[in-house]
Amino acid sequence: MLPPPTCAGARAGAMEANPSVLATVGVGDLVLLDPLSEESLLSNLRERFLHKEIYTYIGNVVISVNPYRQLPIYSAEMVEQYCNGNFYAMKPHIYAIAEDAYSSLRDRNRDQCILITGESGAGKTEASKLVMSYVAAVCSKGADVTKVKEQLLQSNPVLEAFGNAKTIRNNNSSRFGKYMDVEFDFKGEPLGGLISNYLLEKSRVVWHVKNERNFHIFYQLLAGASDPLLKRLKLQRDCRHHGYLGDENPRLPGMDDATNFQAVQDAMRIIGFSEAEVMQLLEVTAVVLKLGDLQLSGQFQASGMDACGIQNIQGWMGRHPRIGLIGLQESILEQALCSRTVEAKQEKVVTALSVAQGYFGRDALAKNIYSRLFDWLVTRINESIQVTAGERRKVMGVLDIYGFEIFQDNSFEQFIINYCNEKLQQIFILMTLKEEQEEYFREGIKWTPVTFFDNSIICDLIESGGILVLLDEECLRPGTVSAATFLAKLDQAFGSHEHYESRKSQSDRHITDTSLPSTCFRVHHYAGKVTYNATGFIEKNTDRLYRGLAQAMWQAKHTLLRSLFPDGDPKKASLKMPPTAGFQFKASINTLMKNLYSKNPNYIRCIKPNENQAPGQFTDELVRSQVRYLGLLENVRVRRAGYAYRQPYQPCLERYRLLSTHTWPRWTGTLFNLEERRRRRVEELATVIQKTYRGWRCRTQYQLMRKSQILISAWFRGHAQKKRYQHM
Ligand code: AOV
Ligand code: MG
Repeated sequence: MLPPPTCAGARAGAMEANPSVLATVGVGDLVLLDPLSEESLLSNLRERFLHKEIYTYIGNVVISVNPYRQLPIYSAEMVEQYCNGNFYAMKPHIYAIAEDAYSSLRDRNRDQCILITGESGAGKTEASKLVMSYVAAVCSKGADVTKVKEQLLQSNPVLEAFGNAKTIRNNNSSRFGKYMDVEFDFKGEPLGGLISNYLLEKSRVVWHVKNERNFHIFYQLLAGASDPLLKRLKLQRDCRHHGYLGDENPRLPGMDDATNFQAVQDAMRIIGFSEAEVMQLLEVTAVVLKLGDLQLSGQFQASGMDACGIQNIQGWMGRHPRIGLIGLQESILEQALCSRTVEAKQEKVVTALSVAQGYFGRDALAKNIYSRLFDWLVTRINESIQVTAGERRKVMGVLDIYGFEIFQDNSFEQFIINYCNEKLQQIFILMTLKEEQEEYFREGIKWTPVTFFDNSIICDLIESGGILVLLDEECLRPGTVSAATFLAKLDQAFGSHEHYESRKSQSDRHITDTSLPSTCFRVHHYAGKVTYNATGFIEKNTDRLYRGLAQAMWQAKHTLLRSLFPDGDPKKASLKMPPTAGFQFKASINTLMKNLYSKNPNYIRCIKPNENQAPGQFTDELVRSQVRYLGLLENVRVRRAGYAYRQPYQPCLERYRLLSTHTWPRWTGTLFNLEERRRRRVEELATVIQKTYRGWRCRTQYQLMRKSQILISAWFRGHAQKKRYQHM
């Protein structure tokens, strides 16, 4: 690590801080906060927020407090300013971190990732869009590049339509995790990208709590489609006529479903979807809605059993059974929904299903079609934006996941979402609090340790030999399994774990707590305690679709629908159990973590100021709890005591050697433009030095640069004799 040079008074406090930073309300960088305490940190954020200053730094971490109103700070002029400016000479802004990441990628050839965290509704998705639009705006404007940029940006409205929904916490809540790698060439121009998606909350397709909504696309389609299109799709415009929607008043303030439907269709065309593909996509979406309208009823059987039949199958998909909406004979669907065929000893045994089993199968089918359609959508977008050329590329990854959430009723989906957030918090802790302190210790730098809460213990409770593993065991175990057997298993394994609670573990600890129902268990997450209802965990984790239903879909003449069910091909029938939802999620999250670790991280930590999605409201207790669990105070302490700018020797010296008279004779670059190169390097270095020595009193940029130049020369003189880089 390249230590900063000694410089008396360089680490001065707030009083001596750079005036341009202090010109903002409160302090723009919490490292300068004096005195530092939870209270002062909170009141600094509050004061800034109330003055519409929503961004604040901790070194190069950006804290963003959701303003819940449009602020005039994202204009083209602003982009211009941050593109040419100095990180610390301007007000804190998300554009500054985007600029920092982009210029490091372009000039220093370091792959970057932007990690955006915060609870549901804190502003992560908006932040990710701002970063993407900034990068798109500052890179070149050639025709080829413009097309790539447009395609990358337009993937957002499409994925949001199919993957976002209104929840109680956020009107536009992401119900899937998204990681997007944007790839650049050596000049820093975008070549394309690759999107990875993580577990969609598909249960929403068939059920949502009151005052929430199903996925946006359904409402957009009903509100925005022309009459002929609706007729073709066999849909009714009124949501109340569709069983999976049923909303009395689905409108959302500030969101026009009809306009958004047009925007989604336009976006698909820009990405490169053909008209036929768009139509097929809408047809499959309509099929999902129509499944919700199927009414099952009990039919008396000669055997005395209550078997189910579809009440309103006639004309369900169009009058012509073979050329209807999906080209599937209604009788095939009815048979698949109402009976199950088991093959035993080369004999086929057909069993009639009960009404409840029929509805279960219907809903499982709707969820499966929708989630497979979503995966297809991501794959299709990737086909358009993926880079095929083989040159060495630089990558900027932007991660926008579903935020930590606690509802009245929390199920498998919340468990997965919160586990994902736990892993991201772990990355933050490792990279900013743990590894940094260990590095100082390793290099023998005098250091007073800063204590912090390490959430590895909670991650372990969930993943390695933890709850997800026991859940898989229970799903694969022969015999009768239920929520009760799963809970008993958890109790046995984690009854005494400090982050786990259940009725049983409470009674073992002689605690009486009636707020925890007997069917639930509670996990003490880094961001709060969440009570999960164990009912449904096994079914959702196993995520099984009766083979007969997959086979029925495979028989449809509809090309897209059929392609979503390759497992319905009887020739490919396999007795092997597919991996569980939890297993797949864990594997994909671990791959993601490895990917993130290999890149230079840039953090945006989003804070939700109130529970009402209202502008100008700052609820102290709500923000305080986020400040606490995000570990912001500890982050400031480490940043304040540590080195704000840390670089390995070699790349740093290589980059700035042309400024030093000492190493100058070894320079082999062309003399052309040398002065210009030097000037740019000095400017860049000034920013670096400023990050390190926040207390420097320089009235002008020129003074700062002069000082920086003197300092770098001292560096080179002082270190030139060291063996460590004599090979240079
Ligand atoms: P999230 O992504 O963090 O929640 P969003 O990014 O969707 O949260 O933000 C929620 C809402 O807050 C947005 O729809 C905007 O109305 C508003 N908002 C957020 N950031 C800004 C901003 N910079 N300027 C103006 N309004 C903003 V979630 O996906 O639920 O975890 O699940
Ligand atoms: Mg979101």
